[in-house]
Amino acid sequence: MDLKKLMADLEAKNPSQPLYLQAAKEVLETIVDFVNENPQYDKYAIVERILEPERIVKFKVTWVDDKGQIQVNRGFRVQHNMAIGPYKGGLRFHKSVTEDTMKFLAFEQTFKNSLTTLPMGGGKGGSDFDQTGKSEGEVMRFCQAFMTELQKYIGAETDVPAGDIGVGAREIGFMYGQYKRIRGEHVGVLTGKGLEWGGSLIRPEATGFGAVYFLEGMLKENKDGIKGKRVALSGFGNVAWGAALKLEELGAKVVAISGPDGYILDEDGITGDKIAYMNDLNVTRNNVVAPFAKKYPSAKFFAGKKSWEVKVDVAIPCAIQNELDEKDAKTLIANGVKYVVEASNMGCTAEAVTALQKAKVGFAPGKAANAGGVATSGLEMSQNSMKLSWSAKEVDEKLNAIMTSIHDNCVKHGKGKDGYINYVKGANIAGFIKVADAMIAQGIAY
Ligand code: 2IT
Repeated sequence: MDLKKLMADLEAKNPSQPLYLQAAKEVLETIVDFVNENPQYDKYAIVERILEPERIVKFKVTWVDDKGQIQVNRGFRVQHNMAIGPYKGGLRFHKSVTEDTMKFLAFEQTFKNSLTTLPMGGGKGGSDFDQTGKSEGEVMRFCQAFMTELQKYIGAETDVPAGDIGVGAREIGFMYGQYKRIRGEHVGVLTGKGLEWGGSLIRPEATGFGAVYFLEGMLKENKDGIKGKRVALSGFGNVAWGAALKLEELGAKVVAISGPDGYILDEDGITGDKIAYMNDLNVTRNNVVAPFAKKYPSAKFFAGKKSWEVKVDVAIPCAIQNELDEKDAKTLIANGVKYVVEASNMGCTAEAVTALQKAKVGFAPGKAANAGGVATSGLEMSQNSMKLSWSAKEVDEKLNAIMTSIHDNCVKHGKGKDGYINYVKGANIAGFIKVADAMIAQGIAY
């Protein structure tokens, strides 16, 4: 494969999609040698084919707000790759959502889902709907209008959406209800469902738990341990919440966490009821974390700053793409950070990743480290198919085994001669192989 030509073609074809180009470039740069050593991939033009989503659905979402005014939003579903299973991936409701965001996330999801060991293809969807300040009735009417259109394109065996930023149990409930109303069937078409109606135990915690299990794998590789490690988080959503719970359980100390308006520093550690309060704050709906410092005297609030300026051993971005930039990376490195684990999708800029790798910091990309969320969605699909529910222990053990397998697969394909593990390269090659081999086996279909 000719990396320069592929990138030039991609830039010409997608001139206004910087996020998609960033995600694609990272993959191409890390798989180029592997692809060139294995000529079957070029013979079947696998790289060119994997770069093009199988389908992009764009639609209008019209709904009526509490004042009786008509609102118009955009809806998307990118069905990126179905080679190894039905399209699978979350729905993001956030004001920043564009076709570019959806394309980069769906592309990443294909590799991530391949890594989970479960049979799931890659997809992503969402809307530029901003739920800040919206009433419950408005959110419900939006979700119903969104699903009225989306239901034409999804199904339990074809495309199974889930949550992401701005889409939690409440929104999944509203959308599931609307799907059921229109189609008249109670099937596993969404994951992240409530426990009473087909959901899985541990799904809310899974992305955070999985990221910490991945971190444990990295530590073990370095003959290091998690006990006593100082950790900075970002995000205040269910990913950061799950990570904080597991970090406390395993004896690490979360000292800082940032949100949209600034960060909280708490040298006593963010533990126990403070973690529960993270959920009560409902930052996705309200956009503020400052009240945390009012409630807990040990916590200080730093307006407009990010938690990456705190001296920590481990940083886990859990918010949104490109939330940790080169400057943040250099500050973390100067403060002696040992591990940066992306729980958000593409949480670090390309320049930040380069700086961290150059400094030999252990760096785990989101498509490997945050795969626990979608992996547990896959386990929810299995339970729906069997019409049985597993215990929390059973799901958690399966999640842990999957994260260990992802970690080991990254090491297998990413360990360099000097012993430094390039987890980005490892994840991209390991994720690529399964999808590419399935595409070859299935003939020239997509
Ligand atoms: O980014 C992600 O992997 C998710 N938002 C979870 C997707 C899923 O289908 O559970």
